[in-house]
Amino acid sequence: MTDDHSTLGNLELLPPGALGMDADAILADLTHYFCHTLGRRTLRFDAPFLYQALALTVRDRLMERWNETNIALERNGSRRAHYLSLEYLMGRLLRNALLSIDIEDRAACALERIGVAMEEVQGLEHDTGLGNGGLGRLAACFLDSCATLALPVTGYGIRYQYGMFHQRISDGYQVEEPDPWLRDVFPWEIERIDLARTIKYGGRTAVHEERDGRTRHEWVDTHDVLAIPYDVPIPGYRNGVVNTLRLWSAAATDEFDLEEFNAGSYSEAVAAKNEAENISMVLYPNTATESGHELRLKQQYFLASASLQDILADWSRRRGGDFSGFAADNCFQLNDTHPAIAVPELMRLLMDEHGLGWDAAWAVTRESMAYTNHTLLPEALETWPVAMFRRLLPRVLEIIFEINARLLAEVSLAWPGDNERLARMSIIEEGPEPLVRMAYLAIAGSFSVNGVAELHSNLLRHGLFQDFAELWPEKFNNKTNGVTQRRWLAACNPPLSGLISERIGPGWATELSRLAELAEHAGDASFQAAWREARAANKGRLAAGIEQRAGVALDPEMLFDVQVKRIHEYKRQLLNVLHAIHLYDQIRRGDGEHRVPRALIIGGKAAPGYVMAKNIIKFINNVAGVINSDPAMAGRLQMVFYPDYNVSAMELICPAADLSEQISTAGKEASGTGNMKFMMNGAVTIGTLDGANVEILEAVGGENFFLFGLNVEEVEAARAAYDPAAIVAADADFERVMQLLGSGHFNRLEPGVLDPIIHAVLNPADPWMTAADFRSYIDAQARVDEAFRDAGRWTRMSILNTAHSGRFSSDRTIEDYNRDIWRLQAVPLAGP
Ligand code: 26Q
Repeated sequence: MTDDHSTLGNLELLPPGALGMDADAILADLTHYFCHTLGRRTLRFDAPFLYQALALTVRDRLMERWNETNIALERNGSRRAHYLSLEYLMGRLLRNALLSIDIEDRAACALERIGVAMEEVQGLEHDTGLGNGGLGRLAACFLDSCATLALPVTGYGIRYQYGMFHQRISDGYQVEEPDPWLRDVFPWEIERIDLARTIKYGGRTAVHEERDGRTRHEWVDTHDVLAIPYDVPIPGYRNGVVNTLRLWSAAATDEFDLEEFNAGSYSEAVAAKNEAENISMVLYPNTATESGHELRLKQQYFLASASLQDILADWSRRRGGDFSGFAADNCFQLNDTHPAIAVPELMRLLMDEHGLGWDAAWAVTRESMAYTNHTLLPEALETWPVAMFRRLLPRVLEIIFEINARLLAEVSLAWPGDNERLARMSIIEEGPEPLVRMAYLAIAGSFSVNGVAELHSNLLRHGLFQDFAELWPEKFNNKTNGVTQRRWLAACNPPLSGLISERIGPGWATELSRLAELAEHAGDASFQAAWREARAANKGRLAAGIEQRAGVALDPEMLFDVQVKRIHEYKRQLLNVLHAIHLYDQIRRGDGEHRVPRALIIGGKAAPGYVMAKNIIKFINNVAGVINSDPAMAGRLQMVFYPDYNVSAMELICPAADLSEQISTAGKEASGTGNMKFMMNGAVTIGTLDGANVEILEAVGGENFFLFGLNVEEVEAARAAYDPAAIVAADADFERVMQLLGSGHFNRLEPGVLDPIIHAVLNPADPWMTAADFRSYIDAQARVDEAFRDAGRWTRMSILNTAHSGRFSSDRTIEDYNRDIWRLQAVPLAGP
């Protein structure tokens, strides 16, 4: 047992379980870090350091398990998966870590002894916001589930200096502010300078004839950048496993270019250093249309190349130069096309650095890569100018051309003479500015292509990727998204999770389908009362948070109607506001007696370059302003825009929502994951047949879901004859809403600012068909009122939503990935 890994040498220095897990030991370490490491004395002035001290105390305890996991992996040497993603929206890490090693109570006890509340300390942690929205948060949920299922999966990403921007609201408009999240020290990461890699850019390619007649390609005269990894521990839930998230940071290969420095070009030498560091400087916002930012392509290549080099080096160290078994033991999961450049990069490394021929390299690549698509919007499919590729990554472009030539040969063989199909399927989109289609590159280079909800995967097969699904039907599959119940129920909703565990035991934390046992209690009056009490506490907490952040005091008795997500036209925040105006108008006219008092909460960030999304934020704020200052609305209707929405905000919001707004145009939202978080916490959904809503409806039943709107087929059928003006004219409620809007009622001193909104609703070419679903939506909202007025009925619906949310655990999603794509064995730990 001990001799067979003597090469591990020093690892033995850290015996497992050496650190105490009781309050005394925690307090001793906390004090040590606070005073000796951080050099602080008094609690009163140095509170922020208390968070750091506790984080270091917890990290030490993770470190033991981290080492154990790595030793087990090293010993076992079995198949692993590598998750490649440009985004990880981790949020705060402390609470999750405490929960995972089950010391939250004891740590709280330690803090109590020095007169400090745990909640206060946790509140000092800044969100790690290395992602835009759903895709980045999904990656974070996946890492949690992989560690909890003890699967050997490593996350690879970029350590951006600036994460997702902060949003400030000024005069109702979004103002972006930078997020220098590393400024106040990130205590969780471990720098691994020993594992740094060199990444090449620019230069040219050269071909050599070897003595054995083979040609060898070289990429020379490059500008090199250093990639330095920082490892973040990813603890599994009470299972002793700690996996790794490896984030790459860019640095100059030399602090200075000595030649330039000696030649007297001090500034140029420093500038070169900056240019290198720029690569990991900032997370790109998801500006759908704006493409061609060279720095973004550099980032993508940086991640792909550094991660692949890391993995290949580890393989060579363990297995030598024989790569024939590599695909049997390694799998890469590409989180959208953002890291798809890994396909030609793996080819390059295997051929140019490790000496494989094309066929052998292609076999390895195609048997180890898997691609997940996250969008149905054709305009959001990523392309890059061929010219930019040639300038930045000339050798990689050569390989892409060769992959394409072979793809097109295969297509010709399958459909002789079908030239249109050839042009449609080419990885290179021809035109005045030829483009590389990253999705096609990813499909060609992978053995698996999946969508993120049943509907989405079917639409990929029969729409966006139809040609490829005809060529390679066996590649296409579905993996419905999920979210981790450890963060999204256990940690964020103590009142409800306490109640649930009291009733059915704590097993749901690792087996969410157990929640189904709640269904039999859905009609139980005393359980219902306790359920309402828990939810009321959450609503009070959210109301307090909103008053502090937005200065609006919500009445917790009201129906909390919530839509939080990125601002995008397809998500139709507009439809939500049209309903708000309808309610306002109804109440003003004295026709709102029958309405249930409602608080509308909307939050989300707009991409900085997305003008219409920013107009929508202004619109929301203006309407909210008018509603909240009208005395006639008091006790009946309130509306607020929640500023700077992020992961921590959702942890406060989702336990308090009564109604979850999932109202995208059918066929546009790939899955949605906020919908799942709300459902899990007992909110009822009002939604269209889009993304995972379809599966939520199926799970919870039509009586417990407010369905409205056109379905995918109806949307497409209605498009040709779409006449929003006629729809408005035929609907008295809609007419009054548009009348109010047109009269300038919501922009009294700002003439014209809402014109883009009015035009969008009335545009016959409106891609999102907002007017088409107005009536159906308004009617569904009236049914919501009716249900909410009957507290017993509503509470039953709420309980049943939680009870039937089991399928939407990311544990289930990861089990699906593992069964069909990764095929990994759980890490065999030596034992507790
Ligand atoms: C692309 C090019 C350049 C710069 C940025 C981007 C970029 C970045 C992020 C494009 C898209 C994204 C993010 C997409 C995203 O979050 N998609 C969501 O993914 C979720 C997880 O699968 C789904 O639930 C949502 O339906 C989907 O919208």
